Amino acid sequence: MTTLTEYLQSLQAQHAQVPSIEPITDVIDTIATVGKQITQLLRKGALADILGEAGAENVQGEQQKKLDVIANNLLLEALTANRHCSGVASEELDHATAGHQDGSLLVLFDPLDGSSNIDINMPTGTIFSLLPHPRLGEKIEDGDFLQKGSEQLAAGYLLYASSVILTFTLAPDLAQQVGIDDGVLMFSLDPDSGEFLLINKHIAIDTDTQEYAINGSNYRHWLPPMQQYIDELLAGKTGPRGKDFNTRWVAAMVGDVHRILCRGGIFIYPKDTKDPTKAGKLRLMYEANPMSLLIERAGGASTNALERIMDIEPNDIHQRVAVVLGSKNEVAHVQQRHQQ
Ligand code: AFP
Repeated sequence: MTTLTEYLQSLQAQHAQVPSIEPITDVIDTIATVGKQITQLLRKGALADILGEAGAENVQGEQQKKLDVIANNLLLEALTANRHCSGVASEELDHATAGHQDGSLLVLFDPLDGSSNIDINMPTGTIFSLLPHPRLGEKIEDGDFLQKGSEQLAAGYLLYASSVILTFTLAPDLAQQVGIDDGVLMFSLDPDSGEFLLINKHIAIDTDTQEYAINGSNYRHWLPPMQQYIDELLAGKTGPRGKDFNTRWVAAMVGDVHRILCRGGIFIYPKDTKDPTKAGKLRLMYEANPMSLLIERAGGASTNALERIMDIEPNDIHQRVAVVLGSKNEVAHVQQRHQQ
């Protein structure tokens, strides 16, 4: 089986003429290495003093878990030491952090997605997004990161579950440029060799599904079109949809997105009226955008219920967005319901 190292090196060797390939593959290799370190810590869990609260809040005003801070620091240290990384932005940091001034890539990440799962031994993940540095040679500023999701060069996640999975994809035009027809690539960490091994390179999401992921406890806070859409799913076979649906909710976006890449489905975190000033709970730049690139490259769709997420012009690194992603015909159902 092909190792991640072999796959990345073959991309570099075969496509040296595409300038961004070497930086992208090198940064993904760095992220994979940190992923192995985070895996070791999660495997220790309660056996080491690394669970529970860190005793501080992050920029989101959320209580940080010790592992949020540890994972963030491991990624920050490794990426700012990578000569291709000119700067990083993280869910856990108020502002961007500079890396190598002559680096060509900006890296954004949620270091440990699913923090509420850490202490109960449930799935968590790391989500990452790679953008081009728009002012090559200049010291990065927060504003450099405010690029649409469609500008991403690559994106992916690490899923820390019964297996540790690394999934990533290149932007469509870049993939075309290097002439690889591989879409979304999935690797599984072999605990014996410590290598990530390629398990899938042609992931295609079913256009239809009978499985939806949403936190139903927020029903009363949703806008009417979302309530009506979910009511139709709940009505099942005898309702307007004419089929029964099933629910899954991992409480870690990485887990729900991985399931959708594996067997289709729809994941929804809608705008709700709990806090009308918030467009949604999830963050555009380092959760919704990278997951949207993966989902679209696998033949799915990703919107905020009305428009394509990767078309949204960002105005803040930490801005939030409503998310409806997965099997494209189901995402279209939600869009039609909201457009009506
Ligand atoms: P945490 O990282 O704070 O646990 O949030 C995870 C997340 O951003 C996303 O990964 C989940 O899908 C979603 O929030 C879970 O939200 P609820 O806890 O409201 O269900």
